[in-house]
Amino acid sequence: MNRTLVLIKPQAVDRGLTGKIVSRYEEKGLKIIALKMCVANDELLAKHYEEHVEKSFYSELLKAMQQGPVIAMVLGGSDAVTAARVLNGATDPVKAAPGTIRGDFGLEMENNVVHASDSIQSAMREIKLWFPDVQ
Ligand code: FUP
Repeated sequence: MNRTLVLIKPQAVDRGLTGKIVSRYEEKGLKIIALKMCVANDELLAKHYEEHVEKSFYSELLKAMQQGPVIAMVLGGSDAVTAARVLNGATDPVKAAPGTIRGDFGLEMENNVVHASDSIQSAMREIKLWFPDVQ
């Protein structure tokens, strides 16, 4: 069992895809341990995307991540980190395989529908950032 942090990005929330996307994770067998809707501030996103803050695309990414509320979730299950990444599909939604969340619902890199932690270490760090009260 491990845990991962998943975000449903603002454009996907605005498009009314929250229910469908949450279902993908639940149908896979991942359990929702925590869930909230919030607008992420600059500080939280800079910490969350610490490896991207200096990159040229960061301002566009920040804008996309703040265009409305995100749904943030802690999901748990057997190898939850890998399971959520496989369900999400490739980072570029144009190249993501059909059947994955990004492959089925996305078209643009900055609006690639969902985020999931890329390792157990990242998951622990990201869960603390987004859900400081979750043990
Ligand atoms: P992932 O782990 O699949 O979310 O991908 P990355 O950590 O590489 O990227 C983080 C976010 O930056 C993604 F949501 C997409 C965005 N991004 C761009 O907008 N442009 C790029 O060239 C690379 C990533």
